Amino acid sequence: MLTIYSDDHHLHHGAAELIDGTFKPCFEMPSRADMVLARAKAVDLGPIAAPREFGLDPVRRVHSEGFVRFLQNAWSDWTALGRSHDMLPMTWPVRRLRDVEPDTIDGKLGYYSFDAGAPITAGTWKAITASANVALTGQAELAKGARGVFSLCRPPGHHAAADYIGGYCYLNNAAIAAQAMLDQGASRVAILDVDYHHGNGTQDIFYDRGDVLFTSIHGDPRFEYPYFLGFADEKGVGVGDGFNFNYPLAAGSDWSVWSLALAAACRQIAAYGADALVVSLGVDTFKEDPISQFKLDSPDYTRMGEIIGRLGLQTLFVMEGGYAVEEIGINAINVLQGFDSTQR
Ligand code: Q9C
Ligand code: ZN
Repeated sequence: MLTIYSDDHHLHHGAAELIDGTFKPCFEMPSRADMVLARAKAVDLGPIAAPREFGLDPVRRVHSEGFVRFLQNAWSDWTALGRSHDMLPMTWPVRRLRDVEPDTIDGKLGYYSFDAGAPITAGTWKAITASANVALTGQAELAKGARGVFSLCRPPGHHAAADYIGGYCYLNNAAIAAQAMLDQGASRVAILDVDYHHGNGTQDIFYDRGDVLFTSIHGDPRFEYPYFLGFADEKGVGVGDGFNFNYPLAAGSDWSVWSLALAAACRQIAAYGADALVVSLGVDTFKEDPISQFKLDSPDYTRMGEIIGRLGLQTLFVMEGGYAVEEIGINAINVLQGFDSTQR
């Protein structure tokens, strides 16, 4: 399988995230992508290519104009105040507060985010646009006829919605790629989100649409981040009604439980009649993940890839979470090798 990868992800390296009421070194760190790349090379997964530049038009197909402007200008607005440390928000427009974009960067930072888990640094803009280009280059290769492509995105994207960052995510790489497929002629695209956390941003972007089926298997939001989306009764609205499926699972879920949800999700994807599939590939479902509570083991990821491969769809894998850095490469690449083993 072809892998798309850019070294520009190194430009994004947050110092700390606010977690459990305290600042801890960011779990989302550059070595994550380095480990995945090293494993792809070690097992000779296939060629590795740099992304092409697609500009901001495909990004604006998914994200709002004001949000993209905010991200593009954020660091210079911040340093203009004499600050050189990472940006983190601390005030959010929750229930009954006004929906008005503030003039100042501190206000904008809260307006365009939903948590304090996604620091903006000097290199964040360059890294997130490179990450989107990695997804779009993978999509372009798929359009040329590849059966499967791996977009080794970092930073991840599935918690980012049209107009907010959060959960280590800034631009929604999977959503941008899915929209590009539609813009280039696909009628129906399915997104399967296997990251441990609910893909709230992706769900939100496509919630009122019938041309994208979104399905996600994740820690039940009654106990797990992002807490405020990802329940089983979220089915879509308007023409999108019936095109959203959530599988919230209990803490401690292992392959025997998780694979039942995957089988159900795959039945829905098959019934949908998608032209292509985007997989939001998080491997934070791993039993040793430091921030997660599922119990998948490394061989389970091979099985996951085989089951996805048996759908017989052109598939773009977009890297999302996974914080057990030692094993992230093994687990992510196992999925892709399992997928490739179903190719005839
Ligand atoms: N105590 C991704 O996997 N913090 N983002 C959770 C739980 C945020 C994860 C804290 C986790 C975000 C892409
Ligand atoms: Zn995650």
